[in-house]
Amino acid sequence: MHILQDRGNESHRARGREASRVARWASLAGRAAAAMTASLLLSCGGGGDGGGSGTLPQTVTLTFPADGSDGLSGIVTLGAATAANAGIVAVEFQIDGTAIGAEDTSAPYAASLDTTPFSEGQHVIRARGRDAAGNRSAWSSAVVRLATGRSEPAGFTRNDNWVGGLANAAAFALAPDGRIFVAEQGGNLRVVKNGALLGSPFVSLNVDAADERGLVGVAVHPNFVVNHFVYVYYTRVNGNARNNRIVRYVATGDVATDPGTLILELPDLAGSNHNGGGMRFGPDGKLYVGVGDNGNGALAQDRGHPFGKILRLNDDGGAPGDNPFAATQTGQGRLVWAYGLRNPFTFAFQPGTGRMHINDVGEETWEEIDLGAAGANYGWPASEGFDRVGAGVTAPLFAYGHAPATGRAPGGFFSGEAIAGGTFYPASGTGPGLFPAPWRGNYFFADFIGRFVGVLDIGNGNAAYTFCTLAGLPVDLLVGNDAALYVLTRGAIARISRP
Ligand SMILES: [Ca+2]
Repeated sequence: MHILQDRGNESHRARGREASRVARWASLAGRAAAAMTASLLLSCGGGGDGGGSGTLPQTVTLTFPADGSDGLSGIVTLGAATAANAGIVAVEFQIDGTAIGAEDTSAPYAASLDTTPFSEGQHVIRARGRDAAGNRSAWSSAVVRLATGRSEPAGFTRNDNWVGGLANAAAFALAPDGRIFVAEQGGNLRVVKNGALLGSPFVSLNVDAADERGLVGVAVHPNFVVNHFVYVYYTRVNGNARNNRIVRYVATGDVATDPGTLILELPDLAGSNHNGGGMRFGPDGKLYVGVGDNGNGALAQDRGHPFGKILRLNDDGGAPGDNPFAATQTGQGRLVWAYGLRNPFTFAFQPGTGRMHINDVGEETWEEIDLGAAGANYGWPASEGFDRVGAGVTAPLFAYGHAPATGRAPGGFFSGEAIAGGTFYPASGTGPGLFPAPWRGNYFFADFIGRFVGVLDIGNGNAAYTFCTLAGLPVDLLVGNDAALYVLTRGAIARISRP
């Protein structure tokens, strides 16, 4: 599905279909699909093994709730059974990777879960056993939907309008000094300073903002404190032609006074959709750029063409010699870092590890999160989500379905139509604002149509949990210097914080 103005220059039939989806979603009042079959994606072992040295077979079975249970609320009594002669002497229960009380050391094994602190939406309950030597069994899991009526977890505060007054915002970036640069699609790069939107834009660009075109990307150089470099990605008006380009400006206080330095001039556009625009600096100091297929899926498989790719650039726009196709391609093909993507509108790097997650916006069926890797082919257009993953194609880490009627494993109760926004929450830190487990060290993602933020628990088999729902249409995510989660929507910045 498409983001921003959506559907680009595709057919009116498609536009109508999207409108009906939005209406249908609204009618669901934020509830995930009731009839959706939840997944078995979590029947894997999890992290956190301790005690004995061995991992036992799955000799413990979670007997309540059943996988796919929908609408649990209040106090829920969990149960587990052990296989005969398995030597299990205790069972522990978890929700979203966090222990539910102490382990139960006497059969029948049970635990009491108070669901009321949890957000309405998908959560994962699981159980495993321990033998007398401290060896753990594999986990037995259930993906469930809690009907708690909460739009964020207990102990969190969500301010949907922390900063308002934005016009068609599309992307944002955090400077080390705490300022936030916000790209408005119409061409103004705005500055949020000390929680206030400054009146004067950092720079005002002449852009074509039709459909998904416009000022749709912004990044701050990792050495911004010294060089004050700010990068923007926008659709240039060039007579009758249109193309996306990256230009670098130098911050003088809260504005740019230089004419800008051209970093990259991408080829002319045909359609007005799938423009990409995500930009982030990697831990290697290189600028990574998500470029959409511009509605021409075949280009995503053409390693000599920059569309449908993640590009990797030196900070001056040059091609790093260690790019995967630097020696085998020419021109902008030397910038290609990963391919087979439809519209990688957002992506993120994990602080410390450099792990990269790419959000690829889907067509009709799946929204996917891919693990970034040099030279990887993510399959578009032949493959979408986990469908038709052929030889040489890297399958997603996680994917969730579109309309509830098509939602199916592995996305469970998640349903959306345009993944837009991703950020890793720091694994460690200090201060009262730090999120507790299971949020810490994990990947947050948002859906533009679903208006939710979910979290991918990368230490526990990429299990996905609902974090919160939003009033606005999310397009980007970041974690602030105050450890709060910031969500850019089309008209505002939402702040979700502790307490
Ligand atoms: Ca894919």
